[in-house]
Amino acid sequence: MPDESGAPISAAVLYAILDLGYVKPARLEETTRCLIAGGADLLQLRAKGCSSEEILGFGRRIQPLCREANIPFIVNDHSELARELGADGLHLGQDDGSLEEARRVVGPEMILGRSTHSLEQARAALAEGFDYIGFGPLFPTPTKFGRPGIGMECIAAVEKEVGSSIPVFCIGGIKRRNLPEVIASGARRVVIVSDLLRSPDITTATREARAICQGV
Ligand code: 3NM
Repeated sequence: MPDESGAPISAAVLYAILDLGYVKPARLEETTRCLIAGGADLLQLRAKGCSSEEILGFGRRIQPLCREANIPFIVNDHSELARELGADGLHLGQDDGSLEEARRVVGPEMILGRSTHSLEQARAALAEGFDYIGFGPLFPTPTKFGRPGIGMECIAAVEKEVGSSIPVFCIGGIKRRNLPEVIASGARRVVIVSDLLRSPDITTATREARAICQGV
């Protein structure tokens, strides 16, 4: 599995996202440090509505911190920017083009992830050759407003069919308080955004989430 950072994504349990909808640009480094200190295994930069220059600027500030911590730095949506930054990974939504198109831009080494919203889409992403998938939103969430929650019924099936080949990260409306239930439904890895970023103590929130993921 491609992974230039040296940290295998197959070992990851908690994927955090630096979502500029929650993080003020001035606090990017501080927030990154807190997520890393709390034990996030992967970090994605998600900056919807920002210009290419802004995203490049944000990425150049976050990436060295991820490097230092040896955790993969993933860029959302933008293959050209991921390449320009020399990111470890690129995350694509359902409407962001094919894996083949992305590979043409970023080359053979970069980790490629896909958002999936059904068992069918999860199977398709595996067949296409993605290195990991997001699966959700499990619950409606303001972070991805307007999408219905798909619930927890399919988690076990996705884990069985897809998770045995590539990492499956459940996502969407996951919080420390419902995380035990999500894990009991079969999830082995999760993405948590607002529950960490809106916490007054991001390091502790991240540490708590990770401990729950690991059954501590
Ligand atoms: N993608 P929170 S759900 C960015 O289902 C994103 O593909 C989703 O944020 C998907 O933890 C989502 O705040 C939002 O609910 C996750």
